Amino acid sequence: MSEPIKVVVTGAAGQIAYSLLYMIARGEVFGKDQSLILHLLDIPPMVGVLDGVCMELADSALPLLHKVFPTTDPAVAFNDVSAAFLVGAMPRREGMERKDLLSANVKIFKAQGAAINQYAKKDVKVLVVGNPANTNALICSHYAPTIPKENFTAMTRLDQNRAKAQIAAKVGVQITDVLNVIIWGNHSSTQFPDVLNGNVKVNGVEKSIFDAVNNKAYLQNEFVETVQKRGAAVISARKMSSAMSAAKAACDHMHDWWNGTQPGNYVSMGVISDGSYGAPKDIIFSFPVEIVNKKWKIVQGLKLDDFANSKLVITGKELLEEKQEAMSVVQD
Ligand code: NAX
Repeated sequence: MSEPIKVVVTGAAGQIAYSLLYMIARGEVFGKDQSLILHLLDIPPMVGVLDGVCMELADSALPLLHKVFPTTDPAVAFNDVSAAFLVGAMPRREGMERKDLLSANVKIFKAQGAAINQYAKKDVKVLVVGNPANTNALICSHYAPTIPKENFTAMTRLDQNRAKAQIAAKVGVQITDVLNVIIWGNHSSTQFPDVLNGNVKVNGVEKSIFDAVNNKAYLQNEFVETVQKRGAAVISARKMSSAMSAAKAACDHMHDWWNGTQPGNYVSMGVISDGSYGAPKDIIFSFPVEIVNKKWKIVQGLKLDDFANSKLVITGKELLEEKQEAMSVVQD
């Protein structure tokens, strides 16, 4: 068993963390031989709940779990961590405008960025789940200037998993038979789930998703909308937002970042944009990436048609607007 690494989960008393902590502590992200010290950050009113979560982690008798530190102090939470799952954020309350939510949350991510800058390992890998995830990740990175911008990412893996599940059901194959579905842009209703470069294995034979589905109207309309609105559909059915699937996606994202992707197999991550595919530069934009030695690279040379390009423009524009709003809040 290797030396324990320190991993922080924020929003540790919340519903996503309740599933996520168990998955991490089981070894599903960093490996079955990697022991862990978990730092759990939440806010003072949640201290009692956090204690309950710690009791349950202890009672799960998890062999990889060396120690657990619950805290409300970012200086303690981010100290010496190698990986950070930033899940904690203010939820949208009734009557709250999107703008109010953005304003409350970017302030949290400004403070956490500064704490990461001061206390975390310089090669820390940061995954932002809390919404608005892309812009929160951008702000966090902005306030952590001593850590490479490439180390701040936002989660669009849940959207990718949702898209793959829709295609698998439509074609009638297993989830593992669907390859290279891409989420472009923002983790919001402007995201573009794209199957133009994706393949599906039918009876062992690989073909393009377009050919396997053979229904362009479905792929450009119903499919895109179903993925974009899946979060709302879960809320309407469960009366609570996605939690188990969000936790699984966070594990998938960090697992692939830590362990790498299979050759020719790419995954979607919100990463700092270099302007690839005409996306605006210097925003956190979801691209298809391949990962080797814990470093992601945007997959180049994929085909995009006019329909796809028009969708990328819309989601890029939204992210630029969010960036502008967020910057005006944090610089106040
Ligand atoms: P919960 O409200 O259950 O939990 C959030 C937790 O964060 C609470 O315990 C709260 O006290 C804590 N928190 C608030 N401010 C904090 C701070 N400054 N420091 C540390 N902890 C803080 O929400 P949950 O369902 O767990 O969702 C968490 C976030 O994930 C939300 O912002 C949600 O919108 C977002 N999601 C993002 C997804 C994605 O794909 N990127 C999908 C799922 C989810 O909707």
